[in-house]
Amino acid sequence: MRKLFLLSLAALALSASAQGSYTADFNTAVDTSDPAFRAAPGWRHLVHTGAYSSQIVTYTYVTDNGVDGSGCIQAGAQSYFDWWEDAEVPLYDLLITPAVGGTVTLQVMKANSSDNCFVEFYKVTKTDGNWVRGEQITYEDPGLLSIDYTEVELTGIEEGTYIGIRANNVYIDDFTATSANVELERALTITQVIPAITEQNIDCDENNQFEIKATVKVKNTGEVDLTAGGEGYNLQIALMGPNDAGAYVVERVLSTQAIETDLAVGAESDEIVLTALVDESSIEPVAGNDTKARRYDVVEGVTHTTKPIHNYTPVPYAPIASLYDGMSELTTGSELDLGATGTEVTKTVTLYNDGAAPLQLTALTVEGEGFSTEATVTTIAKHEHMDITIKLASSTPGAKTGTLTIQGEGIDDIAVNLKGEVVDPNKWFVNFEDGQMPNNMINLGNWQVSNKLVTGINKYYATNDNADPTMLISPKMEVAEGDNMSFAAARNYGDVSKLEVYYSTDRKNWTLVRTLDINAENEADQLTSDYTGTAWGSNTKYNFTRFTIDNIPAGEVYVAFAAGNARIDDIVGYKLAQVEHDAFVTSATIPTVAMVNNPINVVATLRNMTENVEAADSYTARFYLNGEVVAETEATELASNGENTYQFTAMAHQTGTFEAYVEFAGDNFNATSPIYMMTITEELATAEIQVGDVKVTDQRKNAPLELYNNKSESETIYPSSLLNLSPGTKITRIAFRGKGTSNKDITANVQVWLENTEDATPQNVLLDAEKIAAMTQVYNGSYAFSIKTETSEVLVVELAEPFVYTGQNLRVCAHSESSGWATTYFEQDNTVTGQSIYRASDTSLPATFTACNLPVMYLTVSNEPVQMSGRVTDQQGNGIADATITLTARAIEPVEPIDGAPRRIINNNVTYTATTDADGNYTMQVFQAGLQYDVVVEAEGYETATDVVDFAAGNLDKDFVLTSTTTGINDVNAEVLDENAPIYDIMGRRLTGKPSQGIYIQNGRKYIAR
Ligand SMILES: [Ca+2]
Ligand SMILES: [Ca+2]
Repeated sequence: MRKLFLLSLAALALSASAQGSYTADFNTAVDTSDPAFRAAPGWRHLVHTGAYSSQIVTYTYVTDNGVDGSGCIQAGAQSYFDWWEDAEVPLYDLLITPAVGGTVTLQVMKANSSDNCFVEFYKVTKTDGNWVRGEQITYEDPGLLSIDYTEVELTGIEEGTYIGIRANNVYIDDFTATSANVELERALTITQVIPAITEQNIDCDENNQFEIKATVKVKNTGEVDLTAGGEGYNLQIALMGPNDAGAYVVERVLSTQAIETDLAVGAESDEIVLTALVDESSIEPVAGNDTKARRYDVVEGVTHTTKPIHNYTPVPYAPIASLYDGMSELTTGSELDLGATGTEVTKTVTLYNDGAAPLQLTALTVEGEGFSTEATVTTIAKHEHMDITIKLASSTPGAKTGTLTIQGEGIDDIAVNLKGEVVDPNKWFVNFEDGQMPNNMINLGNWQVSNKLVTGINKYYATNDNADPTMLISPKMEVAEGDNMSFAAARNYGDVSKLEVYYSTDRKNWTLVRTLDINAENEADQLTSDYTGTAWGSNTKYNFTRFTIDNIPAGEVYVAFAAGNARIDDIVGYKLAQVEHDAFVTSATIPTVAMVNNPINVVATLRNMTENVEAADSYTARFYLNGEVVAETEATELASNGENTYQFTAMAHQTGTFEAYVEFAGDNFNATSPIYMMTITEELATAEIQVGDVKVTDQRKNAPLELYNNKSESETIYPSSLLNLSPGTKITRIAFRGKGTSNKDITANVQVWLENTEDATPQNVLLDAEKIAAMTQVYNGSYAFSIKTETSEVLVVELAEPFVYTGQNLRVCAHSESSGWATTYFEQDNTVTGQSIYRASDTSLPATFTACNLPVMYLTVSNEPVQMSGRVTDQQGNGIADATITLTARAIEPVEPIDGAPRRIINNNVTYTATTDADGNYTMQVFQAGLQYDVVVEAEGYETATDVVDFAAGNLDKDFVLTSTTTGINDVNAEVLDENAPIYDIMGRRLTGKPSQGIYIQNGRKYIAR
């Protein structure tokens, strides 16, 4: 590329004269940091390096160490050390002189006092633009000194010989030759290009031309001053294109501008503004590209180097129209769905002019029944846009279609199909456009109204993003014969997405009428996977599709949408039934297991589905167990569309499994929870005991589980001496406490076994399937561990059936498998040794177990109840058979009367009963020994006796003497002996007051209230 300028020595009086007097004195400083530096004007350089750029000969320009203290060049070593080869490798880096002839001299001085200082000379030729070292030129060694310059002389050099100087650890100065032909290079470098337009698109003017403009600086990087008018002293703007090798080269010069100012060697110009006016039509796309995006460069005319300006795409002088609904382009034939409306609906689309010329619209029309627009024809300036709002009026119900047509000068017509539905005002219609869940719909969990995935229909929709389907229940509908309902549904991102449609007459028993699924076999039942815009995980805007339900029988029904990870919108159909009062139990927490004489806590929420307030006490709030009301709570005012929470406390006195539910009943509505099955177990007096002392809290390799590993097992024998439990004690709960190095949750499959055993130490029973099978498995399933940095219960097993301890030693085995892990330090007792073994691994469990500390165990156990016993006799001391002794605790307050009078008496106190044997003896187990009890003793033919007892002294012996009566009912309406004495019902249950009617007992007498 470089153009060498052959200097005419006659014409240009440079420093060297032609014959016998060329001298390079190196008195002008040169920058030796460039390995290819030139020692003097007209000189060249054959650079020789090793494998690395650092393996070069280093040169230094020295200002004062030349001949007579002048400037000179200092050369370093012509070799480098190769560590791989463990050898010094020579270099042949040559400073090349101009073409010379005759006698040549060079002043040389050693740079150090070693023997390794020399200078060599080679003939150099230029082949294919590259310098090539030829034969060495020998000379008579004058003997180099390190204290002064010695002249080295070459004689008989053929005219026109380029000499390469290989200088090694020497200073050189004052090169002379009899004749020389000095070639000085002209060079220009573009140092700055600032494009006027940095956008890709560049607009054309009315003549369809576009202007490229750049502000440029250049620098004279040659050996000759450059002057205005000199050959090639100009700058060009060029269209660039790839050559066959893919490199960008000048394809066409678009403009040429001479450089007006002179530039001395090394000087940089001021800013020069370049322009080129280009016909858009003259630009062709690069092959394989359908746009006219092309690269444009600045080219300097001296050495023809280039520098990019920018890539530009000319925008023709014409209107370019495009219509968008949000991010979606609407082209001719596209459908624009305005959705369903009960009132008036509008939709705004945007018409863009992306051309460089104004867009003059000639027609903008909306056709079709109900559709209209107020937008009119106008001119849209280049790169501007206009909004077009389309309205669908609510005049006549039904499906509507129409057309939006846009015409303009120089553009193709755009005709978009309009679609919408005007809803019959008599029909139920929900579009969620207020962003709220309608008050008359029941959300059974996880549904929400959102506008995150705004799609073609309208802004808000209802979605359940959870994969588990939950119901969204409609208000009561009137379905006429042949009636149908339609709605829009869309999938969400994920592997599971479905929507089920049900109907029910009571919101309890539901009938499935349609299932929509992304994987439905029938295409008509598929939630489409088509989407608008770009697929973007959970932000993917899957399209809505309209579905119709036509198989719900005529009548008054509720409709439920059970969506799992799906959306619905624009529900239209049927007719809202007129409902004055309606309430729904939206949640109920009812335990499935409870214990005799222990509180049963129930919570339920009731929602008022109408705007009518339900007054306090206008309804009842009751908890039913086995068909009986066992708890009642205050019926508070239920606000318009409000939701109240009710708490019930009941107590059961009979074991078994019973139906349990909550009912809210009034004249206006009746709402019940689902029916749960509740198992009432026998009473157990409980105690918590700790087995082992907490001695170690920072060791990992331990029982019961080593959760640091994916798999672990352990076996521990707790000796009876450590347990201190009576035989027959029932274990109801086992817990192990511990902590971790960080809060971490992991889930594992866990198994836990218990066994009464005579074994004193672990016996590797986990290696013996038969022995494990003989143990009682108390846990087998997934376990969610939540390890905390503070000590807490890590592993807890609630025993569905109590484990009965026999008084022997207790074997506890545990096993865990998980894909997760968590550092876990279980509480350990290292003072009890030889009682525990474990094994753990992330892969296969080791074949053998390792001894470890005893894990501290916390047991919840039942204690022996206290006993009350004695004899019931007549006044003659004869035992009375079949007498009943009833204890009723005074600890738990009875239900408070509402409005001064209890509407229902509910026995929610702890009670124990016993019956005497043939000899009048009785015995009774009392688990809750800390309470005080009213005692009622009844026997047929005897007056009822009462007393108050407690068990502060433990077991109680208590005899009763009853007085004989002649009739079962005594002194009806007689004067009450003690008006404040406790009142009981005929079953011996304590009442809060006299019942309004029926039999009651006070002061040992029966009364009838009427
Ligand atoms: Ca000099
Ligand atoms: Ca909507």
